[in-house]
Amino acid sequence: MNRARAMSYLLSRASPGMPLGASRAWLIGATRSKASAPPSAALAAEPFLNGSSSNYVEEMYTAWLSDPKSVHQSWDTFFRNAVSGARPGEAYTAPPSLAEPQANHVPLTSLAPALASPQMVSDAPISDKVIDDHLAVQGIIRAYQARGHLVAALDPLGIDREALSERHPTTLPSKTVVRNYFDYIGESDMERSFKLPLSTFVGGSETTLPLKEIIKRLEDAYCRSIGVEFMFINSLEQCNWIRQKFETPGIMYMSAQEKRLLLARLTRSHGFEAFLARKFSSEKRFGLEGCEILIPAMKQVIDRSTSLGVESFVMGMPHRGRLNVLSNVCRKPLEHIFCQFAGLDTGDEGSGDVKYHLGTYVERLNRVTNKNIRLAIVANPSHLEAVNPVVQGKTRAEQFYHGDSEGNKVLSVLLHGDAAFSGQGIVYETFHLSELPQYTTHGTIHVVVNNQIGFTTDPRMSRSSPYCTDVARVVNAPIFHVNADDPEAVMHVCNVAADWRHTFHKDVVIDLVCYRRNGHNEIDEPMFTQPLMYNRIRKLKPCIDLYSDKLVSEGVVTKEEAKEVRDKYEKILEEAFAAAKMETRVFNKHWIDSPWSGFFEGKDPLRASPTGIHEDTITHICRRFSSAPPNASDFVIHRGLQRILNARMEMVKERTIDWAMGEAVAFGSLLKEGIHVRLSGQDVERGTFSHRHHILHHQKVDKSQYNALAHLYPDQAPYTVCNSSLSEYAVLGFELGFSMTNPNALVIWEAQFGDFHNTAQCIIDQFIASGQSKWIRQTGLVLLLPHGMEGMGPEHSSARLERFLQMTSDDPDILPAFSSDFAIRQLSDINWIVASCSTPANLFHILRRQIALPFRKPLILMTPKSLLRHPEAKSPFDDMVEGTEFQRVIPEAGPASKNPAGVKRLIFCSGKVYYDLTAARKEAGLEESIAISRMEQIAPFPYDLVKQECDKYPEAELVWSQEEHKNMGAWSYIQPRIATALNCEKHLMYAGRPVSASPATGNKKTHLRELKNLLEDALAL
Ligand SMILES: Cc1ncc(C[n+]2csc(CCOP(=O)(O)OP(=O)(O)O)c2C)c(N)n1
Ligand SMILES: [Mg+2]
Repeated sequence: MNRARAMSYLLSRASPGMPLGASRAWLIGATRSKASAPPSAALAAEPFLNGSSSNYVEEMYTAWLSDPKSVHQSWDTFFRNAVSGARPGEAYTAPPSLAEPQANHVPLTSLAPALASPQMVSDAPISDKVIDDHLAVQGIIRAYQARGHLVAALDPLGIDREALSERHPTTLPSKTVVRNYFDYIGESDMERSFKLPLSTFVGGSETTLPLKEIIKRLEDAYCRSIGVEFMFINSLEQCNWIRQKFETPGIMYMSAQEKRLLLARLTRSHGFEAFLARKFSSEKRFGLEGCEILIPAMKQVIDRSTSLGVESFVMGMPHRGRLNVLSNVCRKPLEHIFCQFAGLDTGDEGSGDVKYHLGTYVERLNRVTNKNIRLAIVANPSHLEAVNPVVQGKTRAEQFYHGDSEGNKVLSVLLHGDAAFSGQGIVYETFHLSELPQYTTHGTIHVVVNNQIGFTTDPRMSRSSPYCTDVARVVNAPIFHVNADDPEAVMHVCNVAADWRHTFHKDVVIDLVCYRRNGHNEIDEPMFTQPLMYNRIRKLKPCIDLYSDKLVSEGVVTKEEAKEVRDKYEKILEEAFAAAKMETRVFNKHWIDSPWSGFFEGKDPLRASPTGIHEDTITHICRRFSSAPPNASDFVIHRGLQRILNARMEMVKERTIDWAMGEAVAFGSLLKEGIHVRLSGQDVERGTFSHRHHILHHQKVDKSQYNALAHLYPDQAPYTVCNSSLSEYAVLGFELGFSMTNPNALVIWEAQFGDFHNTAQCIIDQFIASGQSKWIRQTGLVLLLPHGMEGMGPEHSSARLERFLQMTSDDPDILPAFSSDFAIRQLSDINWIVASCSTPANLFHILRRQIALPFRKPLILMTPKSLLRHPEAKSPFDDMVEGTEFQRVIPEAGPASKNPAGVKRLIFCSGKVYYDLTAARKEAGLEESIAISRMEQIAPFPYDLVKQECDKYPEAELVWSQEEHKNMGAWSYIQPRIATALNCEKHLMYAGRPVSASPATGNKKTHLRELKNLLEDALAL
């Protein structure tokens, strides 16, 4: 049978005019269809053919004629049957054994029998084989989308390519990707055409493609220099968006001009490090060599985002490449950077920080988009990733104060090292803020400098996840792994990341897979620990050379042009270097990341505004705070809560406040003055101890809420109170960042119990205690730390007051000069304020003082638990009205104070123990002979007032009484300072619990016995 006869056979066997069933049209595609070739109705009678595939059939037939084994077994069977006279629809039979069925193999048609049912088509049934093949193609496409990244050529060193070792040497797909789909549809099907499902964009404008082409395009999209991880994302819309961004043919096109810009940026990135290496060869700088592409990548993210409307970028980053980013991304003057190497004296306040931790803030023109932008790099400590939540808080605040409710104008960018990204828990905690209504920054762009090493540790020893980026999967962030030695691929990924963030306002990760050309720092010898890796690195050309060679070979630039760009930048560096040599001092103020323009200007630096307020204001706030929503009679309030509101209203009538009201009046009065108040922490809306109730919940309507403090005055500032995620580290960091943006805001973080703050210790130690000194950055952040021994066991008792006191920067041995501005001068000089108020009025004043001060200081406030409802822990309105102020020490005001000469003992104490002491004193009938004074502000130490009290009672012996154990609480802070205040002329006795390893006993009885003992000690004359 010659070829013509065979074809005529195929044609003649068909019933004339028989249409192809519309419902199976999706299954069968045309190969190389020619518009001129009319579809054959006859061929359509065959269930797996249509007229337009005749070319393909012809080819198959020709091949079969010359060698039946050269075609797939299914074609062999078909042609044999056809030649021997089978009727249309009968010639084809499913191949007997395309592959040995797997043990768990189920024919795809058995899973979707409707596809194979005769009812689906107007004529002959579709065979299992046809359906299986098409479903297999779909499966292959999906496999690439889901697992293509596993075999992508991501690593410039080629050391993470174990998965590739099993790759077929031909163009066949990797088993890692397609698993057993290629058992169904094999090499011999490569020329067959398939209709492309809607889940892929590889076809571009074509709807069918030969399998070979489909696979080639999938390989190009998913297995070259970019590995896209996204199929875990639950949103179909988002998955399709990503597919389109990587699969569409020609999507990675770059114009010659764009390539030249990329080359120029890469040249600067490379040139900067090379210059520093030459000029400061023995200095640590944590260079970027091996990931120079980071600079063009960041610039691309910024360009693209700027063109999409972003005006401000808040960035956080580790040590690696920081100087390069400061110079080439932020355009920090090179002289300022070079001066940091010179070991010059500082010309202003602060102890400063090493150069690769410093922050900066710049406003500049983006030359690509011609728009003005603001760039801030937040200063950070050595503690990797700790800056993440701080950046988020700062970003959120910028968005908030700019009314940027969707994050279109302010964008956070976080850079990470591979080891830190997977190793540090704060990364996870920060990711979990990303979608919370009061914490979201509407999408962060994360960039990982994945040099496949952490100091001297290999990834296999530093993480258990396959990728260092796996942590991002928890928030459904797409992850774009990219070979950092393919600059154009990196640029594409950056564009997609910026577009993604703009479109979906969700986090996205760019994983720059690179290497580290030097040791951890420039002085380290990497061959000690990674000899093979570094042998390979030494053979690698720098990225700049690879890319300029590429562009030269493409004819985009000439060698001379490339050199010219290098020389030009070299000249700039040399000039700046010469200018830096002329400098004699460095200035910490050049490195402020959050300047508060206008805040300090025109202010007396030692004058605070008054904190007392008009009684009408107190009454108005208290009334609102004690009422259900006005004009909402149908708002159903819980009966228990109604009782609380009623009790509050009763207090208003009596002109008194309790703790919750003291706090509310402080907030409300600040809001009235235009000060934004933000209270954040676990369960803060109600309050851990069910005392606050800032949000009332409608008992019948879900999510219907009322926030009285947000509705006090029509023109008040906004009030934000928000329950946070169960994280201290991230949430405290976030609030710190928030507080850095606007000095005219009271930002408060409350710990559920004070002792939980230690999971955020890094933020406290590295940022709050030392931030002003290191980075001359101020913050008025308030920490509310419930503290006190209530017999609740070792946990929940101690906020570790002693630690905060130990970190205060005032000298215990130096008595500051007493003057009229003594108190404020002390506040100005210290690193933070530590206090423990015993009355609601004092709480009110100290919170308001945070804003009344002409500078900002962190406030560490020990807050009570049982005192919240203590009948005596109430204050009259009189203590808050105009003319009143925060009392650093509340002196004895009872009978003892009336006859000081008769007082035998003066007890100083702080916090709740005061109420225990006064009750015990009363019971013992010692009110005449023992005076008790409360130290409300512990640090800075109120030397002046303490001395005054001591002088008042010349005959009294001195006792410090505390409920904490002796090695805890304020004792070790107080003792030397009282000695200094009194010039060591009087001995201070201790009355409190003995030393202990545990903060408190777990036994209630023991607790009470200890309390009894300490009270007896304190009062034993
Ligand atoms: C929280 C914390 N722990 C330990 C260190 C000490 N340290 C500094 S750099 C480094 C390795 C970081 O590796 P990676 O995150 O991959 O960044 P790379 O240096 O490779 O760019 C370590 C362990 C640190 N800075 N911070
Ligand atoms: Mg690393």
